[in-house]
Parts: sequence; C-alpha cells; structure tokens
Amino acid sequence: MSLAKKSAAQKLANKFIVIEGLEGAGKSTAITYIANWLALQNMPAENIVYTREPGGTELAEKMRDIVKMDVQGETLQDKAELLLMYAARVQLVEHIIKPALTQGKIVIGDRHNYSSLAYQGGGRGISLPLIHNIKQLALGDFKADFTLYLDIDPAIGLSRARGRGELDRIERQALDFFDRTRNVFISLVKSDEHAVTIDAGQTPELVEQAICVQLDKWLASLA
Ligand code: Z5A
Repeated sequence: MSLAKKSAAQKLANKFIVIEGLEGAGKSTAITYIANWLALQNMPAENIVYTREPGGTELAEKMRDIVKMDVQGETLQDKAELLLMYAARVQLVEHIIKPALTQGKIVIGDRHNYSSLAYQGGGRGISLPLIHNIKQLALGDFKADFTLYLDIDPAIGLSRARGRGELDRIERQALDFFDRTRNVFISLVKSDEHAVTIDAGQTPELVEQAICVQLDKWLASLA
C-alpha cells in the first residue's frame, strides 16, 4: 500500500457537495465561489460537474417546468409536487451524479434532498417521516458528502429574488411558508455532522470567505 500523501484534488474525487438555502440566499453566486476554491486546489475543470434541482437531465428539466408552471383551473397538488421533486432527483442521480462520481469527478449540486424536506415538509406541511420513506425508495442511502446551507431571512431573500424578475409559483407563497421552510433547513443542518450553516445575509465578500473557511476545514478532515 502506498503511503504517499493524497493531493487535495485526489481527496475531492468522488465527492458530492450540495448548496442549500431559500431563494435569493445566493446559491448560484456561491457556486462561483466554490469553483474558484476548487481551482485553488488544482482540481481540473473537466473533473467538476455542476447540477441543479429540480432538473439537470432532459426529463428532469421537463419536470422542473411542470413544478414551476401555472395552469389555469388545475392546482398542482402538494403530493404531486413532492413526487415530481423525487422523480426529477432519481433521473439526475442515476444519469448524471452517480456516473460522474464513479469516474472520480466532484459534483457540485444547487439543491438536493434537504430542499424537499424543507419546502414540501416544512413549507407544505407533508409529514417528514413520510418524505424520508419516499427518499429511501427513490435514492436509498445515497446522500451528499458535504452540505453548505446558506441561511437568509426570507424577506431579504425574496427581495433579492424579486430584483431578478417575476416570481414563480413557489416563490409567490406567503412569508410564513418560507419561515417554516427555513426552520426545517436549520434543524436538518443541526443534526447533520456533514452540513454547515453560512450566514448569507452578509456581504458577498464575507459569504465567500465563510464558504472557503468551511471548505478548507472539510478538506482537512478528508482522508
Ligand atoms: N424546490 C422544492 O420545493 N423542493 C425541492 O426538492 C427542490 C426545489 C429541489 C427551484 O427554484 C424551486 O424549487 C425553489 C425551491 C423549489 N423555489 N422556490 N421558491 P430555482 O432553482 O429557480 O431558484 P432557487 O433555487 O430558489 O435559486 P435562486 O432564486 O436563483 O436564488 P439563489 O441561487 O440562491 O441566489 P442568487 O441567484 O445567487 O442570488 C440572487 C440575487 O441576490 C442576485 O441578484 C445576486 O447578485 C444577489 N446576491 C447574492 N448574494 C448576495 C449577497 N451576499 N448580498 C447581496 N446580494 C446578493
């Protein structure tokens, strides 16, 4: 067995990092910070795969369209919304994420399973144990290796999202929907030793700094 020390890029191979948070928390922006950090670790760009949920495959993107669209005279039922999130996630995990990890790549996900527990569980009020069962059916024990949760006051996040244009079907929910969603995110992160919270209400520079500190710590913990 070789005793040679692994490089950062070798340690990061096969890892799935996820960014979670409410709309306007700065997830898309944070992904550029992670990309810069990975470049500092000499991770070749061709070994990095970026995903977003719901979406990321041809069929999963169609499910994303359904989740976001307004249909006159027909409401998307909460349970249907939940099942679409998992249907899209199965497509993405089986077609993109698992094959990339098997090839030794690193995957950076814009949202994953915690979003379903937070939005459909916290926001919509579907039982969390029931969602856990659906997750087991859909994905088994597959999970993120490291989760960065960007915590933001929903009013601030939504005003940032509003600045970008019209709000979609989910974004138009009342503020207490997002308060419940945020509370579930916070409790999930608290009980997950592989997840950390970043204060996303800070300036972009401080958010980037906080993300890099957490990524450095995590990298140092990897064998
Ligand atoms: N959803 C669900 O219900 N269940 C699930 O299981 C999953 C998803 C997976 C996906 O929407 C929707 O699906 C989402 C949850 C639901 N719906 N809602 N509501 P999406 O992918 O279209 O949107 P999003 O994921 O919510 O992302 P976003 O709105 O694009 O936000 P973001 O990526 O977190 O933020 P951003 O684009 O990086 O930044 C937003 C703006 O703020 C932008 O102008 C930035 O320049 C600015 N910004 C960023 N950082 C800062 C700081 N630090 N200070 C000031 N301004 C900043």
